[in-house]
Amino acid sequence: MKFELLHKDPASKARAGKLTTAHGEIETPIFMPVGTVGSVKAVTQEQLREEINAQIILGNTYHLYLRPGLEILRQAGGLHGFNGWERPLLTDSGGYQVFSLANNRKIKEEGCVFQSHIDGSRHLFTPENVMDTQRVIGADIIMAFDECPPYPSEYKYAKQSMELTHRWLDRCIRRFKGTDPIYGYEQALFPIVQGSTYKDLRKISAEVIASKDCLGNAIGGLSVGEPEEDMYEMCELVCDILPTEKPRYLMGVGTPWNILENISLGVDMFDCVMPTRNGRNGMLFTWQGVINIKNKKWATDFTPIDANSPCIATSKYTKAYLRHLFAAGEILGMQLASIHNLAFYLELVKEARKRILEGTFAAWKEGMVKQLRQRL
Ligand code: PRF
Repeated sequence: MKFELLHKDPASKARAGKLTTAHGEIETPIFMPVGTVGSVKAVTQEQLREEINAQIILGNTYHLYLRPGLEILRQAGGLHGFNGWERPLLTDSGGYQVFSLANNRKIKEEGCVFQSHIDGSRHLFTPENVMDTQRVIGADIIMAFDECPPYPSEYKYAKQSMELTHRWLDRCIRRFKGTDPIYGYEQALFPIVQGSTYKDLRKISAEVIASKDCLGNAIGGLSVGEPEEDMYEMCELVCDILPTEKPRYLMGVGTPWNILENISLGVDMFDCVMPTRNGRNGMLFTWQGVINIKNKKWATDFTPIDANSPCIATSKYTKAYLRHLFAAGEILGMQLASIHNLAFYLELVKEARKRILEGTFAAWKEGMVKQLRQRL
């Protein structure tokens, strides 16, 4: 995997780059649609490629390990072979999903014991077996096994949790280096900075993660309920320590304005369920602001969401029709809202990248953040 920094914005810390993986190139800053179980909910791969222009999508180790399971994934030739997605893939380690989804989970030095949210069966995730599982899934970028402490966390808990994440990281790296890719192409391991909302912990964690000299680095433990200002403060502090020449991935963030703010602090990669999950609930993100399409006010608005968009879901179907689909509980409403939101997120990072390359990002971002936050 190779990362080229193409341009740094003179008036902020934003960067434009290009990440090259075995399954193709990713132009950064980028947003990565979430495909938890190997499918981006309600969206086909043709739509992801042609309408949305997704360059890389995510899968979750936790879900894929439980279902369809490693035997089927191995026989299929990994997730690429199983779902047929030919572009780059990234898998999260399960560190976050175990803590948010599994039942009766218990964290120990060895790893995390939990019960499946599907059938209650008991499992143990360790740094070692999570590396092995991500070898079998075969994503281009795989994540270290971490603990994401809840917000708020007491200082003592946050510190112990961060130290555990660092010890788990050393075990991840040892296992990762001691094993080969199964399907013949390179995989890159990204470690994850933790430290809750404590500046001194974030600084220590960023220094530890930077010292591991991995091909890219991630920032975890943010956008878990803390005020936006705290997220930005932690993100800036961490970005200033992580190496300039490696890609930086902010996990699970966020709203369109969160993405622009964090790009301006030096983040290159994002993922979030928000465009799809909120889309399925009728929330639409647009250049003008946020729309609740279920609202009565759209009942007779016969204009498309954005007539100028290249996305069919956005430029062809009217707000009144989409509102009707939601009112009637039609599946198509969720599909169109998901496609629209993802296409918008990808347009947003594409425009940000263009502005960075032109040198007009910082001023554009200021105005855009205010506009994107508006409730229409
Ligand atoms: N760790 C991992 N995945 C994550 C997070 C984390 O802290 C977050 C937090 N926003 C989202 N996804 N492994």
